[in-house]
Amino acid sequence: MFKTAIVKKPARSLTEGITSSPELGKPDYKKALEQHRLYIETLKKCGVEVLELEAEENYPDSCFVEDVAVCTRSFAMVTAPGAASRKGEEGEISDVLSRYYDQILAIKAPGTLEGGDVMMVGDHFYIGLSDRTNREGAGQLIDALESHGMSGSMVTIKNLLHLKTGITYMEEGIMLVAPEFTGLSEFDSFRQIPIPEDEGYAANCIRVNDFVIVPSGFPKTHRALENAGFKTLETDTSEFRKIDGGLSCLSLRF
Ligand code: CIR
Repeated sequence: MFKTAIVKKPARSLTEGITSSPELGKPDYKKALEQHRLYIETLKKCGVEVLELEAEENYPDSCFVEDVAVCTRSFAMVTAPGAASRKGEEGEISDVLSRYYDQILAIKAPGTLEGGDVMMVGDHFYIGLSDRTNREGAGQLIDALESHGMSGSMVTIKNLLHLKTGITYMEEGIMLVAPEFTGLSEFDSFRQIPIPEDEGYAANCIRVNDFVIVPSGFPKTHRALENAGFKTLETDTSEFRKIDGGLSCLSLRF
C-alpha cells in the first residue's frame, strides 16, 4: 500500500521543458496547473496523502519529481539526473525525504540515474539503461538494493526516454507493455497487456493502491485495463505530454 505521494508544482518555465515532440506545441501553463491540481485530487482518491512542493523556476522539468529519487521499502536513493538541464534538480529532495526515511543514499558521479528508469516489482527493481541512466548509476542502485535484501537488474532501452515510458507494473504479475518491450525475455514470466501502437503514451499508467490511473484520451488501453478487472481513474496530462511527461513522472509514491 502506498501512503504518501510527493508532487512538485509546475514552474512557469515548464514551457521550456525538454521535449522530443515539438510538433505537439508548448504546454499551456494555466492548463498545466489545472491538470496538476486534478492529478493531485486523483491521487487522493486512491487513498494517499499528497505533499506538494513549491515550483522551481530554474528547472523547467522539475514537476517530474519521480526522476530525482527512488523510494524503496527501506531506503530512499537521491538520483543524479542525466540530462544537463536537470542536473541539480535533486537538490531539495533529500531533506524532504528525510521526513519519511531514516536512510537516504545518493547516486554519485560518474553515475547518472533518473527515477523514470526504475520499475519496482515487489523486491526486484528493473533499471533502464537509457540516455539518462548509465551502467554506473544503475550499478550503484543495485548494490544498495542488494545490501538491503532486495535486487535489481538492467534493461537496455533503445527508442524511449525512460524504461517506464514503455512499461508499467500493474501488480498481481501483470504488466502493461508498449511494442518496444513485447517479446523481451526479462518480462516473459509476466502476464502482459499489450498497448496498441497508436496509444503508446498510455503505457505509462500508475497503479496506486486499489486503482489504476490512466491518462485521458486512450480508450483502447482504458478498456483493456477494465476488461482485465482493474478499477480505473482517468486524468488528463495533455500539457505534460508535450514535454514527454507522463503520469508516473509527476509523483514519487511510497
Ligand atoms: C525530460 O525530458 O526529462 C522531461 N521533459 C520529461 C521527464 C519525464 N519523466 C519520466 O518519464 N519519469
